[in-house]
Order: sequence, then structure tokens, then C-alpha cells
Amino acid sequence: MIVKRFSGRTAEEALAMAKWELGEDAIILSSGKARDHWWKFWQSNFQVLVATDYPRRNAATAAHEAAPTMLDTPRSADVAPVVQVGGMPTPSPTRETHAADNRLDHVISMLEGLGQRLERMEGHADDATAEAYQWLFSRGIADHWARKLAESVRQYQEETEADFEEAVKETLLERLGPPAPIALAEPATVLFIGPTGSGKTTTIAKLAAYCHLERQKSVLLISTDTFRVAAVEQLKTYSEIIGVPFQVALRPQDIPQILKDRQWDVVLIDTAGHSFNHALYMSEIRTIAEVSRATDIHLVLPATMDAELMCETALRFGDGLNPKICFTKTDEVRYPGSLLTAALTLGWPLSYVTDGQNVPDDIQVAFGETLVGLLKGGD
Ligand SMILES: Nc1nc2c(ncn2[C@@H]2O[C@H](COP(=O)(O)OP(=O)(O)O)[C@@H](O)[C@H]2O)c(=O)[nH]1
Ligand SMILES: [Mg+2]
Repeated sequence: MIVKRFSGRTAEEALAMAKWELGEDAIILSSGKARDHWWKFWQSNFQVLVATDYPRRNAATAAHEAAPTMLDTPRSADVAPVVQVGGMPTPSPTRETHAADNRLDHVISMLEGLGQRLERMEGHADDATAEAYQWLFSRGIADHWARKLAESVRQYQEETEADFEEAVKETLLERLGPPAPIALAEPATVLFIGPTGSGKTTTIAKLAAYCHLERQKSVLLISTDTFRVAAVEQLKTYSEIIGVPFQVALRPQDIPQILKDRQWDVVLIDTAGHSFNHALYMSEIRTIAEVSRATDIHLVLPATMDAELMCETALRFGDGLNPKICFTKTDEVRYPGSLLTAALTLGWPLSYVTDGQNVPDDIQVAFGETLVGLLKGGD
């Protein structure tokens, strides 16, 4: 016995597909409007649940049997179809056909119950997907990503019975990979790049304080941002407050000399911010990465950018550098829809998110929990 659901835009279409695949003797167990949601409006909206005793036919057989001369002819005198997909009447009853009818009636009533249960389950599953979609979409995640995530969230919940937040966290982790903060086990030379005012210098100060004061690492700060005097002063002031050495590299070529007698656990290098259209600046970033032998590059992007500009900025800045992304200013947006959309689109590892101007407190590793926390916002 084969039981199968067929969908179509109209009842006729769903029935034609059932007849094509299972033959004209197949039995309709239930039919009606599909329980899909408004956002699947372009998909099938009529469904039939159909059963047959016959093995599924291949396309060639089906094509042959679908010929007009065969359509109205019962395939076997032994089996009397109760309801034909084509809506044809049954042959006149005999004792054998009565007995077969009774057995078949019993099977049908069982299958109808099963069909209704399946539909109820499907209904619940779709509701859960739609709810997850609404939740993600209302937080600014682009429509196509909200859909993909919602499907994965529902699937994860079905498989593990995890609660919603856990499922969202795991789904994001699966797509984005684990967070990639600075690895402190080995000496690290970390370069921070990104647009003007994105929060590079402030983030460096937060990380310097964490590495030095909390993790007792020796830290050197280097500024290559000689474009503005104030920029040098800003990092110098932070270095004095935190109590770590500070150096200025007037040209990228000065960096190897500064790092000659390597004696720091962590070197954090600040760069000037410019538009990615500034060709000279973009090539200077690459030179700095090369001469400093950066072990890690973090692209600093403000959460206030829209997702499209984030992606374009990331691709222009990050070209050939394989940076991690640090999102700043998450406190200035209601929900992190843009940054998650960009992160999912780029598929690059995330390192940190920062959520305020306070040094050193307002920074967190981009753990799944951190991202779900941002998604929850003021809930
Ligand atoms: N609200 C908010 N402001 C931040 C954050 N990070 C940095 N800023 C502010 O953004 C401005 C530019 O930061 P700065 O570190 O100088 O950016 P840079 O030009 O990339 O070095 C400063 O006023 C910072 O205090 C953050 O996470 N949240
Ligand atoms: Mg700066």
C-alpha cells in the first residue's frame, strides 16, 4: 500500500499528478486546501492524500496508461476501486467485491485517521516555521535569510526538542561557525582595519585593557594612523591609562623595526580610516598586514550600516586578507538584523561585538548567546 500526498495550485492539478503517479485506481483519502502560510502563497495551495495497492508506476508506464483509451478501463477485475481519482463509478458489486469493499473500507478509515493526524502535525510544523520566520524577520534579518534560518530552527527543534532560543543559537552557529576572538595562547599581532569612525581605536583600547589587566599579557599598541594628530593622541592616552607601551609607525616600513626584538604577547595595530574608494589607503593596509606579519586581521564595522553597504565594505577592505569581523555600536541599533544578514551573506568568522563607548567593559566575544541576546533586544 502506498500513501502519498500530492499538491497543486488547483484541485485538478493535484488530482492529475496523483493519477499520473499512482494510477487511476488510487483512492483519495482526504483533500482540501494546503495549510501553507501567506508567505508561501506562490506555492501549491491544494492537497490530496492518495493511497493505492499498486506499486508506484514509472513514468514510461504511467505515460502509456495515461493514454485516453486506458483511462476509463479498470486494470483488474479482481480489485474493485472504491473511488477512482478520475471520479469514475465502480463496477457493479458481486459477493467478492463486497468482501473486498468491506476490507478496503476498514483500511480506508484507518488511513483517513492517519491522514488527518499527518495534516495536524504538518499544520503545527508550519506554524512553528512561520513563527520563527516572523520573529527573525521582525528583527531586521533579510527575508531570504529569515526563511532559511526559520526552516533550520524548526528542524533543529524537531530533532532535539531544544527550546526556541537554543535552536536559534545553534542554527546561527551552524551557519556562522564558532566565534574567532584573538587567540592568546600564542604571540599575536593583530591589525584593525575599517571605515573612519567605525570604532577601531576604541575597540583596540578595550582589548588592550582585557589582555593586559585581566589576562596579564604584555601588550604593545602601535598607531599607523598618522593622518590625524588626534588619532595618535587618542591611542596614546589609552595606552597611558591602561599602562601599556605605545609606538607610532610613521610609515608601514617602520613596523618591522618596532617589532624587531619581539617581546610582547600581544601587539595591537591601529590603522587610519578612509573610504574603501581610496586606492592608496587600501594598498597601504595590505602593506601593513604584510610587513607586520599580522597573525590576525579584524575588520571593524558599525552595526548602524545597512547590510548591503556592510557587505560591499567588507569585500573591498577584506579582499585577500581573510579578516574576521568585529561589529561595533550594537547599542545604537534596535536589532542586529543588518549585521546578521551581512555576516550570513559573507560567511566570514565573527570575533567581537561592542555595545557602547565604555573602555574596557563594552565588548563581548561574538558567541551564539551574544547574538541571540542582541536578537532578543528589549524583549
Ligand atoms: N555607541 C557606541 N559608540 C562607539 C562604540 N565603539 C566606538 N564608539 C564611538 O565611535 C566614535 C569613533 O570611534 P573610534 O574608535 O575613534 O573610531 P575609529 O575612527 O574607527 O578609530 C567614538 O566616539 C567612540 O566612542 C560602540 O560600541 N558603541
Ligand atoms: Mg581611530
